[in-house]
Amino acid sequence: MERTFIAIKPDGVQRGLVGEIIRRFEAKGFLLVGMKLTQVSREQAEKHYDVHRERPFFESLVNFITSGPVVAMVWEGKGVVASARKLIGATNPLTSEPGTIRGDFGVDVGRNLIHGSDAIETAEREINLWFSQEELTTWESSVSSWLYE
Ligand code: DAT
Ligand code: MG
Repeated sequence: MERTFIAIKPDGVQRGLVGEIIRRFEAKGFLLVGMKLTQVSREQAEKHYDVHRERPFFESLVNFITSGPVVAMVWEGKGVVASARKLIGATNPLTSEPGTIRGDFGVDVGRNLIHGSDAIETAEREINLWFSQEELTTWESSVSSWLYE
């Protein structure tokens, strides 16, 4: 089954949106298979945002993600990588659709609350960067037959 990496950034934690964000993923029908509250090191942040290394906002991105605790999660389900990106909304919260996490709760692109992997291969890389095998669980929800045909 497909898995994706989701992180509630320091602004989401500070603003008390951890429960609300997790609720949306649960309500959609995705399965939480890994979760931790973690203070990200500079080294890990730079690895995570490696594709943006040459962008002008790289430094502030790394400063921001390391500025406070982050809730790192792995969610599982059919098509979860693309679907999570839809639940999250467009990168800039000002243009994210209402009903999405960023569209409902954010204003500034540098405070957009949440990260989600952008492709299946990215998800594999990010899950391995943030979690060890022992930190991930394999389980089946007792309502899975009411979610999947
Ligand atoms: P996303 O988080 O939607 O995958 P991304 O991977 O393009 O977006 O960029 C990573 C983060 O960098 C994004 O969540 C916020 C920040 N960012 C992106 N574009 C930016 C810009 N033009 N100015 C400032 N920060 C930006
Ligand atoms: Mg991205």
